[in-house]
Amino acid sequence: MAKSEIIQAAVIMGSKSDWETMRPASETLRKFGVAHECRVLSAHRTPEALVEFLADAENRGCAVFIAGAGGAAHLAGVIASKTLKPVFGVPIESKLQGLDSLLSTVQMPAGIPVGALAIGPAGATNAALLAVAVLALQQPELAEKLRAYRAERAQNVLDSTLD
Ligand code: RP5
Repeated sequence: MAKSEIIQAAVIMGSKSDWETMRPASETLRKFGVAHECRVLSAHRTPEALVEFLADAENRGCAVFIAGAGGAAHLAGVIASKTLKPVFGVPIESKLQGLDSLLSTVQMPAGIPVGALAIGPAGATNAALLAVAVLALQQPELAEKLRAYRAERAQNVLDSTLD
């Protein structure tokens, strides 16, 4: 069922089994205060519902989509075919260690781009950070939060001590 809240981003995954991998995307968006919705929608199992959600999400302000899928991972590509908004794809670990997912996500023919991230949770986190960077182009407060996030991580490296 379509919800009615305004959102800035959407995190879509092909199966509930993808959620543990994709959760860091949602957690990262939450950390930056980005209103978003997480949905399980499959390019091959629920294509009509997927297309319906994309239109509804855009109507509610969604400016960037994150898609996680495994195996023959065409979800991000199908989403990209239906929207002009940026789409970031996260390959989910699979029976082939995610290599199939990675290639399916990254090897888009020229014309319909998907920004492909690393396999697994690191890719999910970075997809969210890229989504924040896109939104930060129009929202200076988000750019400031990104600067602080990086500064904190840099400080953590500088503060490292070894046994
Ligand atoms: C893909 O198939 C999903 O994205 C998931 O990574 C994979 C396996 O799905 P389940 O069999 O766990 O539902 O569509």
